[in-house]
Amino acid sequence: MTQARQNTVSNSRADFYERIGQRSMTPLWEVMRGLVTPEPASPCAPNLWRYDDIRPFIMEAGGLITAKEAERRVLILENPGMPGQSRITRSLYAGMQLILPGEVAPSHRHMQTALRFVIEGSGAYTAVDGEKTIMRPGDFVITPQWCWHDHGNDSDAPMVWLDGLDIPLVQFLDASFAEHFEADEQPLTRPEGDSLARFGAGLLPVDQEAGALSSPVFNYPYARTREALETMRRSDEWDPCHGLKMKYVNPVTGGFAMPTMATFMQLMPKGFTGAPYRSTDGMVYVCVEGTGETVINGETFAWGPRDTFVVPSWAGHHHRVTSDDAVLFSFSDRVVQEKLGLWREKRG
Ligand code: 1HN
Repeated sequence: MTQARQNTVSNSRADFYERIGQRSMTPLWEVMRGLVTPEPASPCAPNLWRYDDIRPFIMEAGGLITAKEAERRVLILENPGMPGQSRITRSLYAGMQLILPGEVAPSHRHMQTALRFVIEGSGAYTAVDGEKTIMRPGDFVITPQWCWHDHGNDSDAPMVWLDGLDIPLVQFLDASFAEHFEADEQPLTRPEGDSLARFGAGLLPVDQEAGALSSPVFNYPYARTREALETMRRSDEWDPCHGLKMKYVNPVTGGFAMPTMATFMQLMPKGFTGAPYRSTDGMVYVCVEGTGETVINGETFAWGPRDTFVVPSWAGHHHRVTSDDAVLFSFSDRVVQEKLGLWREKRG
């Protein structure tokens, strides 16, 4: 094509785009490559939040606003690749929540499912659907969708936990509902520990049917998880990429513990260097024990206890342990992707 001919073509196309734009249409051929990419192309950036760096700000927030006034006093961990979007990966939200001794975060419920992963402090509680559970470091606690939940701290120290919610997913589907309970705290109708005894002891009520989408076990205590990992390590072969990695499950269905967020705990031994790995679910990790580093797309992120880091979808990465055993908690949208036939992984 001559230069003159090319100019005529692009002028008439531009004119065409302008005219169809007025009718709320746009040509696929100009955008198709960005819509249907040969591989995941996420705006999510790898990042690490060192707890020692962010803790002073979390505590400072404690002097600026009460849990009651804030409703939830949380500093959002916002992905630097998606500023202003209140998300840590494209589909998931994460934040650090502070509750001070004597405070109550008032009861409400919403369509979003939440997980809590306890970072600091011991002895604060969350009440979910009429049952209270005391939370300790490393505990993984679930708030299923549309369940009343409030938090309180009867201990004498601040408590901080990581919140993970499916907020961006629910937002994408325009399916958010929320309401406040008439009082700050919901009435308790079941004794503490009831759910774990009833559903988390290798037993189920004889007529139990799959009902709710989230696990009826709403606190998976770290002490039990850690002990299980320690026992398994004696016989298990280490997975070349993950070490010894377990998923949290709903004992009624055998599936992941929540419908929208998959959760995991993994043990990697002293001296472990993982093989390269990638998967389509962006992963949020919290270090529970030990130190190590994760190389993500060639960039090294060194972590220790209470640090949080994010690995984007399809980013090549591997872990390396630099201490004795290391233990990592993680969560992602893998459960959603599996249901939709989208999840893929690649080793090496
Ligand atoms: C929420 O209900 C909690 O219950 C934490 O602790 C964080 C972020 C957005 C919307 C609701 C909680 C939240 C949230």
